[in-house]
Amino acid sequence: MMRNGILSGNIFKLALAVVLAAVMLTAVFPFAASAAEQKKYLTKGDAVAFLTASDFLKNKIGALLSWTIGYDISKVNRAKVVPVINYILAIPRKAPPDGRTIIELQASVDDPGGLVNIQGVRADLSEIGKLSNMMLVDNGLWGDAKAEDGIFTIQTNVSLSVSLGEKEVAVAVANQKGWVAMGKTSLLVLNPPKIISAKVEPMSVVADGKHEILFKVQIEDPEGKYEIKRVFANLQGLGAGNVTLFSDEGGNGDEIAGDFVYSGRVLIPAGISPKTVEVPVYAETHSGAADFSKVKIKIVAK
Ligand SMILES: [Ca+2]
Ligand SMILES: [Ca+2]
Repeated sequence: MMRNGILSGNIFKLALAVVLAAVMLTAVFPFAASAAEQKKYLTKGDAVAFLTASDFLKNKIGALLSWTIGYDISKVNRAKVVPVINYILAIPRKAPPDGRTIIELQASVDDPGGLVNIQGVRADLSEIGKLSNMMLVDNGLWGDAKAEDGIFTIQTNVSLSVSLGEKEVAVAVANQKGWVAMGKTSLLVLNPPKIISAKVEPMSVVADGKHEILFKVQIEDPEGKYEIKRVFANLQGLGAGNVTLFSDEGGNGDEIAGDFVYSGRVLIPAGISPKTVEVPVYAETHSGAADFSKVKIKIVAK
């Protein structure tokens, strides 16, 4: 998908990419040449220092153009020495600024000299409130699915202090000879959907195995951009399952389909002694953001 995005980019983007390639070569080549003159490969520390010291990533590129999604400078540059970024993904692409919803950043990279020639892959996560020089790993640990497959991974989240809107994440890959390729992806920081009301009718019920209660959970999706995955209650306190799904499809107690009021009927089992039970209710999106509320249900004697 990312490649298609690159190929189908308009001419303006291509022109910008060529300008960027020229800047890139100017900035990177002298470094590579001097490394070659010294007839030694960079140590990992050298490459990291270079990436860190280089204002190129943040200032020049950042000021030159606002990147659109994930094109890849190494595709424009035909040299056989520069590492390749196949794609960069942020999963999910939409996340709340909550400091906990996990975002997995993946960069698929390669190098003309093989993967062993890759020195390191780094990401600038400053736009989501993290460090500007975070290392991605290809060791099969810390969220990386498979070791040494060229897909480098880092797990992160969006800090609480980050403003809403589109955020860019730049990724740089350096190889042993000091060549650097850069690309970027973006992600959208959104407020998560909220449970604005959670009700149950009736609020008190006889536990005789015959009476039902009807849950009505109203969701507000502030940006209208999240997809609700499921709305459910944990009914263990009522002797039922921990994931009882509610529906917004109309019917079976849900009055109107698609109105963001999720409903569900639940039969109260016989034999629960009179008490007030607090039932937790959850709304969850496909991107992992969630909200939580509670409903009180009073179990009464006959
Ligand atoms: Ca991997
Ligand atoms: Ca509904």
